[in-house]
Parts: sequence; structure tokens; C-alpha cells
Amino acid sequence: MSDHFLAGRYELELNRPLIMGIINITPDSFSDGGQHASLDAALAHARQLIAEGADILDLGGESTRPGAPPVTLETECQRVLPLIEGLRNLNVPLSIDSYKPEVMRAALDAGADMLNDIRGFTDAAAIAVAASHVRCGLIAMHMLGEPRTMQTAEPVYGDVVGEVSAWLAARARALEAAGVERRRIMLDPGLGFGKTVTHNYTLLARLPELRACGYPLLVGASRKSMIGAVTGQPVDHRLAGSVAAALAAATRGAAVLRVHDVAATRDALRVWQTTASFNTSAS
Ligand code: HH2
Repeated sequence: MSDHFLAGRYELELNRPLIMGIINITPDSFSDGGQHASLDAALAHARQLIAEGADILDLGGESTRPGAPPVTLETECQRVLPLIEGLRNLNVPLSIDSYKPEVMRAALDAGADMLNDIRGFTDAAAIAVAASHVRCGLIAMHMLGEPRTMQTAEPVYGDVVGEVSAWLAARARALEAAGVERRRIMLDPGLGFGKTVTHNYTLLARLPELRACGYPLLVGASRKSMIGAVTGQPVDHRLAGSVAAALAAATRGAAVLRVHDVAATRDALRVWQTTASFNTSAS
């Protein structure tokens, strides 16, 4: 597996788990909807996450929460493009969280470094955008069903790890067949996207099996219902559970952790890494 990930203007070293800070400029995201809905508030929040140690920022202009109303292309572009403009000189890679090829293209033209597609580049037009920008980093996420309806019927898998893994490997092959370099591809099991709590924890626990696909992995558990399911906490009290999930992912080899709470995640990772550095019993 390559130890570098190509992300637009950046070559990210994957020698420690990287923190991707979430910036949702939406009125209705499940955990922070409306808090950063104005451009100024979103820019200030982004600067704060950079100061706290975010290695990447993920900018989203449409909520993927089950039941969230769709957003037009124009609205999504009006939300994210000024954000890219305002953040592109802050020396942090910018990822755009969108499955719409038109938004992807506009975001890359405006200076974004990475595309984060919750549909895993299943749309031929999304693959075409990805292939035509030869340096942008790509995150292909697994989802069963559609965001708006994915949790209404109980998702069913025979073997969730095997099926997600095979699906992700096929997406990587499709991207490579379109000419995308391997070092631009990252895969994501898509926790919470068409999965029960059991599926989510099975995927998290067995992350090393997904790593066997040979691509770096991104994991996003932050504040999700899988955290609430075991802690009994509402969405605004899921910090400790989310940090524990981030550490669980890091210890199982995740390359990137997608989180709302950057400072707390950074502190937890530092303590874990420092402990690991004193473990000399193996040498
Ligand atoms: N989760 C969400 C959105 N985008 N992208 C990737 N690659 N992986 C994820 O796990 C993931 C994602 C949902 O979280 P959030 O952005 O906080 O909420 P919303 O979609 O409601 O804005």
C-alpha cells in the first residue's frame, strides 16, 4: 500500500492517522445543522478546526441525513464555492463532500483538492470528473440504498464485511480503469449509510479485513446514531463515544478519521501514539 495519498496540491503522508474536520454549511445536518449555515460562521469554524489540528477539511453543502430534503445544484454551489475561495490559501487540503458531478467539477475548478463521494463514484459522470482532474484525491464511500430512504427498511447483508469490501474494491477498479492513479484512491465503509448498528460495529471491528483491499481507509463515526445506540446519548452528547470510535478505527489502521470534534480527537490520538512509541517490547 502506498504511504502517500495524492490530494490536489498536497501529498499526504499516511504514517499516522489524519484528522478530517467536518464543515457543514447546511441548515439541516444531523449534528450541527444550522450552526455554521452562514459563510462567515463556516469560515470561522474552519479556521478553528485548522488551529485545532485538522489535516484536511471536508466541506459539505447538502445534508445526507435520512429524510433531509434535496438541495439544488445552484444552492449547493452557492454554499460551497465561496467557502473554497475563502479557505484555499490556508495551507490545508480541501475536500468537497458531494455526489453531484457538476458540483464536483465546479469545486475542483475553484481549487478543491479532493472529492468525497458518498455514492462511491457509481455515476459515470462523476468518474469522468475524477479522471479529468489528474491530481485530485478521491474518497469512494459505500452506501446501500439512497440517503433519504436508506434507514427506512432494515438493511440486509449476507456477509457485511465481505460485501462492502468487494463493492469498494470494484469501485477502485472502475476508477483505475478510467485512468485514475492508485495513490489518489481512498475507500470508506460508510458507517451509518444503509447499515444497522450491528453492521456498523462489525465493519469498525473488522476494518483490517477492508484494508486488505490495498487502499487507505477513511472512517466516519463522529456523532452518528451508532454512538447514540450504545451510549444512550443524544447527538450533542456524543463526544466521548465519538472519540472512542475514532481511536478504535485508528488502532485498526484507518488512514483518515472524519470528525466534528478535532481538538478532542487530536488529543486522544496523541496519547495513543505516545503510548505506542514507548512500547518497545516488540524490539
Ligand atoms: N458521513 C456523513 C457525510 N459524509 N462522507 C464520508 N466519506 N464518510 C462518512 O462517513 C460520511 C460522509 C454524514 O455526516 P455529517 O456530514 O456530519 O452529516 P450530514 O450528512 O447530515 O451533513
